Amino acid sequence: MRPLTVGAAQLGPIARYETRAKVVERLIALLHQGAERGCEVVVFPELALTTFFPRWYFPDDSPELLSYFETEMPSAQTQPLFDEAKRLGIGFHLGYAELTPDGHRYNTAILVDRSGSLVAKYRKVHIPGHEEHEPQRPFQHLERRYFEESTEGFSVWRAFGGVMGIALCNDRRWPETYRVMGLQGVEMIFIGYNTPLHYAPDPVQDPLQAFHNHLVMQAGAYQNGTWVIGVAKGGTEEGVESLAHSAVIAPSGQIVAQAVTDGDELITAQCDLDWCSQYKDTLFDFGRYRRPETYQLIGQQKGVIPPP
Ligand code: CDV
Repeated sequence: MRPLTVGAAQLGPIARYETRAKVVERLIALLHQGAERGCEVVVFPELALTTFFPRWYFPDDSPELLSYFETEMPSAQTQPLFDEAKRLGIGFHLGYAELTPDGHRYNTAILVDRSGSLVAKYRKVHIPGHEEHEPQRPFQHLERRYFEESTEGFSVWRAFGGVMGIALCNDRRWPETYRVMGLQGVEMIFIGYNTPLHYAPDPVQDPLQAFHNHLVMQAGAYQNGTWVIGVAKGGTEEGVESLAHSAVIAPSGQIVAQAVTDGDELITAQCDLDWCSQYKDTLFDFGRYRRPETYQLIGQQKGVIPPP
């Protein structure tokens, strides 16, 4: 057994003008619950320090838009989270909006180990939504205006006694996300998300949000023999209802813990990283059974080209 006790720290809504200090207090309260329950790592969601600001249109030079980005990590405002996690001996995963010194903007997540050292930084690959203001929508999803697509791809890192990976929100819907990490031996993938229940381009999908959320993460876990920790920022945030349903998913594809509220809630599970090899060494023994020579299109072609 290689047990790792994980806390999925779902967040409820963060209001538009909620201060970083208040949010960090909420994160620290969840860390304390994690400490009481023996967590070694606590997973916070995507863009965990602010409201989900892509729901509004802002001009490019808007001070409010810039106020949602972190220019350093830790900063004076986030340092208390780092200090408390280190004092408690708990690692954590945190999503936030990153503004680099040379002006690039990414939807980013970091992984910090139990000693407080930065282990990993991941920048979101699949950026959903739209670039231009679409006032006919009840709310915007301007991630494609505010964030660059990362070209760094999906890495994995040795931490917490295993091989860890990170993806963010929309990444979880793409099988390539899991497989690229699966090919690097990933044993646990942290996935924070902000998923509005209303999907303007096709509202027929609205009632299926919870189903699709678990469908893709359970499939990704099973097909790659990995744990998946899916963590929401849910609830009704500034009038927009977002999916909760945070879950810890085993390499078998089974959900072993699930949030029951749409607010701040810590769910925990003891995850045996050795469970992964039961799938990696049998049905999904990639080295034995994969046929990459027959999958060339996946690496070479972006959109669909139907037959003439
Ligand atoms: N934050 C996200 O990436 N949200 C997308 C929605 C907009 C489709 C998601 O895939 O959940």
